Amino acid sequence: MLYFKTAGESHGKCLIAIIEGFPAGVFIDEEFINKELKRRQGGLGRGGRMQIEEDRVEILSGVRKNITLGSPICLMVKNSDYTINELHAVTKPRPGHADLPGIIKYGQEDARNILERASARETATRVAVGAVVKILLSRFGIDVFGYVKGIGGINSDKIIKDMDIAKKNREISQVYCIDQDIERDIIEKIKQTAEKGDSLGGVIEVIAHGLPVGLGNHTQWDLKLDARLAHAVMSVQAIKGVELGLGFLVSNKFGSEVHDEIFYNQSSQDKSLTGGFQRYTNNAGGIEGGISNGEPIVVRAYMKPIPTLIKPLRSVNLLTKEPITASYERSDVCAVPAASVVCESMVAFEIGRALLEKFGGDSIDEVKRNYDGYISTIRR
Ligand code: EPS
Repeated sequence: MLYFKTAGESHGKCLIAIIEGFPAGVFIDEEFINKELKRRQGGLGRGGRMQIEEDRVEILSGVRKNITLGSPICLMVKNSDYTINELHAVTKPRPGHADLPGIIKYGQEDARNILERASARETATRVAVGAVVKILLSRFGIDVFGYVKGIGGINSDKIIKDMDIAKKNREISQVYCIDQDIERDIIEKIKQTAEKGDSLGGVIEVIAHGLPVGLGNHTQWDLKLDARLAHAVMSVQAIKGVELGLGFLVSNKFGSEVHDEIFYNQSSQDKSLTGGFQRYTNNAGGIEGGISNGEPIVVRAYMKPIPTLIKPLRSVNLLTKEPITASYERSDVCAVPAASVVCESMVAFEIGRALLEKFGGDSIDEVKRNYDGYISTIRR
């Protein structure tokens, strides 16, 4: 089974990810991984740390002459700001961060022993993993695209009609959004928030095209693709809500307004990933009964504002128990653009996992054979 673990602290020597279960024979373009890492570092609202770091991947194992071996792939991203042993103790826990529950749980007096690992710096390795999995997905015509739908309550209701235009718009946007009508307001809001010493959250949407019908499983709670995507995305630091398709709005509507009616188009049968069945709406977000239905997967993630504030909230000194204000560590004002890259990576990973579960093999050729056999069967 495809799986990954990460290791590393924010100001430790480096960050590591180990991917297991990745098939042999896939060409890995290191520069593509580095481009994704760079994208995660960007976006308006980032703090001083991103001027110090220049994230680049080093592939330590599992790849020979750019081709995967089927053995564990170890990815490393070095920290330029390797200062963990010199950094001061943190005794003023920040509301909303892992500081307080972490020190109580682990029996610590210094919240740095918790925050170093809780930090969203860890997501650099998740993006490197996501990039490797995206390379695999591209061999099956699957494309995963994440963008910022809104920041600080300024939200876009733009519906994507042309993916190429959406991609171009995201590329030129300072905040990774696709809607130029709201971009200026968002930029202004981030600048004002920085001046006020506050922070901002937002909404991210990830869309995956090209999945065949049949990934994920209705037979067991932990095999359902929607549940797995929710887990993967909710695990990203600061994400507090995840929805698919029409999402939370389904609870306000009649069944007849929610469910996507089924049609059949024989002429598309030999090209389709659904055996010729068609929908004209996608309120389900591409998943029914925990199984992909061949429509695009649409996941939205809701991110809270970062808990580290220049004008800190009230807290309690861990040692004296006296009221104080929380500590301020150099931080970001808004990391929603960066988080959109992380959510995109996590969605890609989970889809890759479901793909290999269904068509698994030790080599890419074997996976491809299984995939092709299945597609030709559903088309028949
Ligand atoms: C983070 C605090 C900041 C962010 C960091 C996440 O780091 P520092 O304390 O070094 O200024 O910049 O994010 C990253 C380093 C990154 O690579 O995304 C936190 O407390 O979660």
